[in-house]
Amino acid sequence: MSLTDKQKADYERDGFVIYGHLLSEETLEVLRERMDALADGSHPNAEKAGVRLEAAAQRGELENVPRRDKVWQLLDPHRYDEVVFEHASNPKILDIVEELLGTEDIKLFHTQTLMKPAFHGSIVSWHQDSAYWTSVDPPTLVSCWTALDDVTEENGCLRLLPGSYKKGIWPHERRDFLHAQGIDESTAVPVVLKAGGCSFHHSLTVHGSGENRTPHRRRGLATSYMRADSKWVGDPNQKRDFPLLRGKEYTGCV
Ligand SMILES: O=C(O)CCC(=O)C(=O)O
Repeated sequence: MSLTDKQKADYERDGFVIYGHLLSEETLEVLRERMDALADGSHPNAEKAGVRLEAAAQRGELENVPRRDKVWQLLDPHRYDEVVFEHASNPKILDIVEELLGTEDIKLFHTQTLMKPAFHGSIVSWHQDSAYWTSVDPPTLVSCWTALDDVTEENGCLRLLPGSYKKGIWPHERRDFLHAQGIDESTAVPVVLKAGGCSFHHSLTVHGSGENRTPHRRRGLATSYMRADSKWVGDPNQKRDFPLLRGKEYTGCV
């Protein structure tokens, strides 16, 4: 068993569990290097990898900032770097995901790194992952969020709303991104972690993160998993091949 009864009860009640230490300093250092190389353009696959810049950089406001620190988000880095894929396949993570998904048949849905650069890192708006991931049914995916730097309230830690996953999909307003409506931010739990620590959240848990105005970077790598017997209910042309990480495939499923 990889989670204690208390941790399982926390997840059942809150829709997340703050797990703590997961990665060695050595693994962490390689992951950090790979993320930075994808962001600064020195990685062999940097041109292929999906990158979203900070909104201020898109407006031309971060002229004197190096390319690496203009990056807000790396999309699906596991597709471009084998160390990230190896991390997403880490048996310690999969053991926990297996317990939380309730099946050993696990596929990798998505990965992302929020770079949250020092001084000008911007927010991630309050949202539910499944409000974006409408093509996967049931909306019961699990994400492991791993801190690549020490994460504090000041440098924009993840913030999770306990119990919010029990109410289905909340209304969201679409502006730059989706913004969950009608939530009570005062109940948010800050996920303060040392580098190498992690938390797990349900894809219906409302969450977001604040700005980083500090001199300390706050990189976070999220790896998101679904049951291999999930159905793809979106545009068939948009369906990718999702890697099976454990267990078996199901015909007619993702
Ligand atoms: O890293 C962050 O600030 C937010 C990440 C996030 O939204 C997620 O992992 O689902």
